[in-house]
Amino acid sequence: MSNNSSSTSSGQLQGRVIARYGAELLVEIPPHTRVRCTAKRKFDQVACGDNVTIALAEHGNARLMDIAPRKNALTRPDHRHRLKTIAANIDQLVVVVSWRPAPFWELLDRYLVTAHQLDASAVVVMNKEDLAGQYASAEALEALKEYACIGYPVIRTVAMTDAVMQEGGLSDLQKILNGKTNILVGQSGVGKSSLANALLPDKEIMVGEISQFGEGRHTTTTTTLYALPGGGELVDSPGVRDFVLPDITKSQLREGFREYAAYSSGCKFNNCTHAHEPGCRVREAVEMGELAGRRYQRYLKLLADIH
Ligand SMILES: Nc1nc2c(ncn2[C@@H]2O[C@H](COP(=O)(O)OP(=O)(O)OP(=O)(O)O)[C@@H](O)[C@H]2O)c(=O)[nH]1
Ligand SMILES: [Mg+2]
Ligand SMILES: [Zn+2]
Repeated sequence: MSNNSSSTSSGQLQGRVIARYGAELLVEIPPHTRVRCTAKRKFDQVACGDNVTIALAEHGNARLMDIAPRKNALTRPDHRHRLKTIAANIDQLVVVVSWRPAPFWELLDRYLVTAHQLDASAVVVMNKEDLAGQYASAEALEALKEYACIGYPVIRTVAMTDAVMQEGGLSDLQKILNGKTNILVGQSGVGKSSLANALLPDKEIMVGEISQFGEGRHTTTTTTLYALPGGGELVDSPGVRDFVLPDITKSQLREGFREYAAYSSGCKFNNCTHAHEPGCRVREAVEMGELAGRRYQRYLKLLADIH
C-alpha cells in the first residue's frame, strides 16, 4: 500500500468514509482497501461520504486525522434534537416513495427543498409500482404527475428481483444515478434497500418485512456508501418517520419550491412570500390551476412553521 497514490509523505492515507458505527468508521482507501478507523470526539460529525486522512497503527484501528472540506452535508436531528450529519458530499437525493406505505408528499416536498439547499439534484422514485393497481388513487397519481410537471425526474420502479416489470424503471434509475454520489432517502419500508440491492448486483443488503399496516420497521440502521457498477456511488440510509427541515429562511423555502421562480417576478412585492400578499402572481397561478394546489397548501404549511 506504500506506493499507493493515496498515501501521503507522512505515512498517512487518504480515503472515503463508507460507513460509520458510533466512533468507528469504515474507510475505503482506493482502489479496494478497507480500513477500520477510530474517530476522536472532535470529529463527532464525520459521516458517510466524507473524504478523510487517516493514520495506520501498528496494532488495532487506524486513526482519523482530518476531514476534507465538504461540498455539502445532509443532516437530521437526533432524538435529542441535535443535528446529526447523515452523509456528506452528496450530488443527488433520490427520494423514494411507494404505494404502500402510502406516499407522504409533505416529506417528499421537504426533501426537495433540502436538495435545493444542498445544491444537489433530486430524483423522485415511486417504488412498488406492482402495487399501483391496488393502492394508487387517482389523487395520488395526479400528485405524482405534478412533480414531473415541475421538472423533477419521476421514475417508477419495482425493486423485487423476480418482478417482470422491473426492467424499464430500474434501468432509467441506473442511468440517472451514473457517475454521481447519490443518497436514497425516504420513509421506512418504501424499499430503499431493495432498490440498492437491485442496483448493486453483488450486494445482499438487509431488507425488511413490511408490517400488516404497511408501515416499515426501520430495517436499515447504518448509512452505507456502495460503489455503483457503472461509476458513482449509492448511499443507503435508514428510513425516517418524519424529516424536519433544518433551519431555513422563508426565502430558502421559496427557492426550494422551484416552480414558483418563473412566477414570482410577477408578484407586486419582490419579497412576496406568496401567502397573503396582494398582487401575488404565484397565488393567482394556483387559483388558475397553472400551479398545483395541494403542493401550494403544503408550501403554506411549511411557511407557517418558519418564524
Ligand atoms: N411489492 C413490492 N414490495 C417491495 C418492493 N420493493 C421493496 N418491497 C418490500 O418492501 C419492504 C421494505 O423494503 P426495504 O427495502 O427494507 O425498505 P427500506 O426503505 O430500506 O426500509 P428502512 O431500511 O426501514 O428505511 C420489504 O418487505 C420489501 O420486500 C416492490 O417494488 N414491490
Ligand atoms: Mg433499508
Ligand atoms: Zn407572490
